[in-house]
Formats: sequence, C-alpha cells, structure tokens
Amino acid sequence: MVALLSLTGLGCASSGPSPSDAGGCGPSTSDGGDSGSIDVGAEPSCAENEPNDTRETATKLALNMDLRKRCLGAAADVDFYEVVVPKTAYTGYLHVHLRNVGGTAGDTTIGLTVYSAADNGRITSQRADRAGADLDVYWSTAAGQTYRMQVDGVATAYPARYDIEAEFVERIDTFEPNDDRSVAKTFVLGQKVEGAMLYGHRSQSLDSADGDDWFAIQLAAGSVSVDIPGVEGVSLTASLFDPQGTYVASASSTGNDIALRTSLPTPGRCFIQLSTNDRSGYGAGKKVPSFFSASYAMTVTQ
Ligand SMILES: [Ca+2]
Ligand SMILES: [Ca+2]
Repeated sequence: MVALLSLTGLGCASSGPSPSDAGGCGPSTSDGGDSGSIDVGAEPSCAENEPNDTRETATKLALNMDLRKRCLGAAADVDFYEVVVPKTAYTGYLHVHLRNVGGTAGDTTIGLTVYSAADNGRITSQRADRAGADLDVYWSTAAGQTYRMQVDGVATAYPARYDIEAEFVERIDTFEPNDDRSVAKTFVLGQKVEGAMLYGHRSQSLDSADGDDWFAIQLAAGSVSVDIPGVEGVSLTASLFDPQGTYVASASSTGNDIALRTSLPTPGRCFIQLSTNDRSGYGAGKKVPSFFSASYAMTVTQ
C-alpha cells in the first residue's frame, strides 16, 4: 500500500471511524492501484483542514484553484470556505463548482450556502437536484469583498466527498467607479463608451444604486441623440440631465436598441445616467444569466 501524504493538521471532524492514515478521512482503502483490494468504503480517501465548521475557522480558498477530495465526515459536518475578491475588480462574479461528488455510499447530495462577510447575511442557499450531481452556484461580486461558503452533504453513509473551485470572472468596466453623479466619467461627442451593468453584493442584499453608471459630456443647446445598441437579455435605461442636474429625457429597453432623441434647452456639462432592472445577483447552474457577461456601448451625437 502506498502511504498517503501526511499533512499536519489534516484530519476528519467526524466521530466516525478513525482514519488509519494521516490525511485520510473515514475508511481508508488501497491507494496504490491494487484494484483487487477495494473493500467497504471503496473510495479514494479525502482530507480537509479541520476544524472548519464555523465561519471563524473557514478555510481560505484561492480564486480559480480546484481543491480536490474534500470530505464531510459525518451528517452534521459542514465545511466553511472563504474567498476574497480583488480590490481592483469593481465588477465581476464568482461561480463556485462542486464536482466529483461521491462518498462511502456514493449517494451524496451536495449543498452550498453563500454568505457576505460584511454582515454575515445569507446571499443564497442551493442544493444539487440529485445524488452525485455537480452543483454550480454563482453570485455577483463587489470590489474587495469577502464571501464565505458552507458546504454540506446529505448521504446515507460518510465520509461524503467533493471537489470545490471558486472561479472568479472579472468584468472589465474601465469607467468604474461611476455609481453616482459626483463621480461621473467624462467623455466626448462621438466617443463610444463601453461598460458593464453587473453590480455585486457588498452585503447580503444588493444596493441598486451600485448598478448605475454615470457619465458627463459637454453639449450644445438643441438636438441630442443617445444611442445604445440592444444587449440581449439586458434591461437598460438612459437618462439625460442638464448642467444643473435637472432631468431632461430618458429611454428604456430590454434587449432592443435605445435611441434617445431629445432637445436640450441649456448648454454645458450635462450628465447621462445608465441604470438597469436586472437585480438578481445569484443563482445555480453551469450557465450565468446573460446580463452577468453582457456589455453596453453608448454613443452621443448632436
Ligand atoms: Ca468540517
Ligand atoms: Ca458599470
């Protein structure tokens, strides 16, 4: 038998059978390819950094790293993980993948609950639709935020095994931060400005003001055209304000082109607010909603 890798601190939280090899969790089996010796619990051993049953003892999980063969040692065992989004990533999302779900009885139904570390509020709780199935959970993120995840598993026998990866997708919006008029980003007539409407969790709930993108542009009095080609599945509203901040006109669409045509009474440095109704910040599945990955492109002419 090939000895398992011995790592200090690894072990199993359960009160079940004690592993015979350091780093193993639950019944240990041949790890050396002796296919004829598989016995009860015939399953590659798993390991984890116990204790990790509370948010205070969460295992720090690097972004985009596949952590293999984690285990839940007993029905009451949960595993907490912590991920941190880069301070420079104003817009993006995390897509956590739980794969290779198995275990002693092979009937593990895996679950994941996501919390914001800012207020310890629960963002979402999801469970795989059947035993052995992958679970993919996503939520929109905000710059520099910490999130914690709790993995649990329902099975008839333990340990239950899984792999976990926190895939981070940064959405590039070079005009961020531009969430309100005081930080509006300046552009000029004819320039195409591109950005993302996705905004993320700074706490349990989303703040819809985070989803606004503000721009400033020097305009003459008279006709103004604001054009944004339709972005499939994305709701957008473009609103024009005069130099005093007084509302002039707006246009909205979900998926179709926005073509705002209006007349500006007062020339000067005007403002355009882009906002969205796409508030859903989380879900489950291998595919994220279209507005998670969509970008807009706006042009203003006179
Ligand atoms: Ca645990
Ligand atoms: Ca934006």
